[in-house]
Amino acid sequence: MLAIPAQELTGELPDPPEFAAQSEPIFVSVGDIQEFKALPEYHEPDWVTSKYVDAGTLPPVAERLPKEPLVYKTANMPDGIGVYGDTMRHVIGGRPEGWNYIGGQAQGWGGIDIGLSECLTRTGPLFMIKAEELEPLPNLAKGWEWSEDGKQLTMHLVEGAKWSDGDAFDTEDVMFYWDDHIMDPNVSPLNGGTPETFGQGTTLEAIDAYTIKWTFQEAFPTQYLYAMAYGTFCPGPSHILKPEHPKYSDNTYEQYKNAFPPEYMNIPVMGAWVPVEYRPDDIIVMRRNPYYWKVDENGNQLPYLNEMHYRLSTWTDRDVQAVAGSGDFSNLEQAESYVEALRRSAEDSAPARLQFGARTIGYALQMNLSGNGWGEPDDRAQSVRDLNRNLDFRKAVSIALDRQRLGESLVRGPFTAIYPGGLYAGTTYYDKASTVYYPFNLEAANGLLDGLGLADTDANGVRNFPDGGADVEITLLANSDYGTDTNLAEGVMAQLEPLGLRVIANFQSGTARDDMAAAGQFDWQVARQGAELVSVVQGTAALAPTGPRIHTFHRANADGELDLLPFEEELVALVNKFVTTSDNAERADIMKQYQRIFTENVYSVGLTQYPGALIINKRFANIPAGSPIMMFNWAEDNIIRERVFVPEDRQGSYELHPETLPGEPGGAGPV
Ligand code: BQZ
Repeated sequence: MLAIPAQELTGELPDPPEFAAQSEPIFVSVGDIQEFKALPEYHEPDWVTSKYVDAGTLPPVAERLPKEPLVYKTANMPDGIGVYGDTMRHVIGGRPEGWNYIGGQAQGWGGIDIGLSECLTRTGPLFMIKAEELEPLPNLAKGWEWSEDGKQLTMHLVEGAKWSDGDAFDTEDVMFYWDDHIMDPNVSPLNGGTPETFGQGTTLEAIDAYTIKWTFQEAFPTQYLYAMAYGTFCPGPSHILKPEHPKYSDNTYEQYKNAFPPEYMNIPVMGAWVPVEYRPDDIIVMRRNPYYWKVDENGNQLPYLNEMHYRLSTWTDRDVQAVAGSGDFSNLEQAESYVEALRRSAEDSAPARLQFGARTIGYALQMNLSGNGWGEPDDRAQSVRDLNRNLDFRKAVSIALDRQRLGESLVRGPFTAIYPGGLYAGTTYYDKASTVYYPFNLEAANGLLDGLGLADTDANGVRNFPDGGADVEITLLANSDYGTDTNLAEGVMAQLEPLGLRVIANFQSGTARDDMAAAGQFDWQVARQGAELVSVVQGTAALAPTGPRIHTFHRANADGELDLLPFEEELVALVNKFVTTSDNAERADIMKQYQRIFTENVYSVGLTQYPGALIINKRFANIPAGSPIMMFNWAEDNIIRERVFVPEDRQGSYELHPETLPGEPGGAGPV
């Protein structure tokens, strides 16, 4: 038996290749972007006044706006005050299940849910905030104050803000989300909000119609302000949803989740645009929200763009159409498309511009670490779980993978970097000295599996479980909506053959993949990781299994039991400590320990890391410099779409329903 001392397996981690194409943000303070205040006068598109207000079917704009709307400051708008008109034509690869976001339905991604759902705070635009002033932006919660001991946080909602059908937004909506979704174990809101997202034992109460009060176990857990942003604290319209919730009706939870199918038009939202038309597998059209509660400094009610399109296609087609100019926006995130996209957008006649950000797209091979039944594994799968929970096994898989080749199989050039797992090189809390790297070493990998007694007893090239057991067969879940996900999965399968592991593809489309992953129905998965490993401060609680239903590859079984490995206990303790520490030096040190334990224990097997690029049609103005496609959130949030506009002389005639507004909730189309 070949026992290889651990330190002999480690090596020097190569630095990522130089990548100069990055555009830099202009760093500012929160107060430079926005404020809440009443303005002397307000305006709207002329046709809204003439066709609706003058006709008496809509109150005057000043009455539709809150007492103190959110005001975007002109000085922070790259092209200044905008003009009304035009459309942003998104192309997306997802498909809407329905409009019940807080009930757990997906809307198709690609900026749909980000645009419909407004949240207590906002973090997408934080990429442009000075590091020393980093704190979530006020949003539906326009201000807050901590109690002296830091255990209570009182938040003030935007008084007089309304849903897009004119119904008042208030603490009833906030408490409906908290009491009947977060605190109801039968509901899994989209984007995974759970009680632990806001801290063990945290409570929330309404003081009055516009004031809520949080009570935490820890003092000054400022971290949770990030969890109050997209995707985990974005209230839904209680006046529409509550009557369908099982607590207030005879509906089952499944019936409640599916009570608002995609065909249901004009669902009330707090976002800038409302769905008014849906053609399956074709398009979702949205029209401006007449009650939107944000304005520019001249009092013009936002948004500037009258219409939003989401063409239902593929993620790859999103890149193609954005580069070609038949679409307007894309997060270039599939490395296979980079060379062509760069070539096309370099032409003078190119309709779109392309701006690369930092290396914040990262993929990992994640092994299901639950040994006590999450996902109801059969005997074969249980045996794989037991292997996954063995460090030598994870190490063997990690050093059998040639990450250089994996990266190059996606795209050649200075894009992909060797990524061992954990926090990303080039991000705020990353520390190279704390990153343990096990370089490619197939011979040592085989040695480790020999050491585990996984011999190929039936000489068919596949190792067997000990004592003449079956072949070691492992299923690999991946998202078939992305070429990158399946290409990496195929790379993993091919590179593990010489290790004598039979890895079997289980490629599933978007929502099916997401549901399987959330239910633990996988041995291994290839996953594009979220914001938590980029910014750390966004989605912090998900950096370790800090709760039974919060981590992507280790959740509790049906009895709520979480069988953490010893190093996971350490990671959980570090993450919980990070949440309650506001000292930057201490935070940096905590994350160094986190990175060391993570990479030393091969918590997940890093595959590759590369920069993404925002592709945006050149006719759009007010696109912030240096907008990354992914940092605290996706670019659909980062670029602040409600203040994006198209100068009059460049406007296209793409509106499908010009001069119309959303109709009644559930009613047919725009009016
Ligand atoms: C961006 C994003 C906006 C979800 C989704 C999709 C889901 C996952 C992930 C990305 C898409 C785009 O990502 O790829 O560029 O537009 O929508 O929400 O992959 O299947 O569940 O986490 O964000």
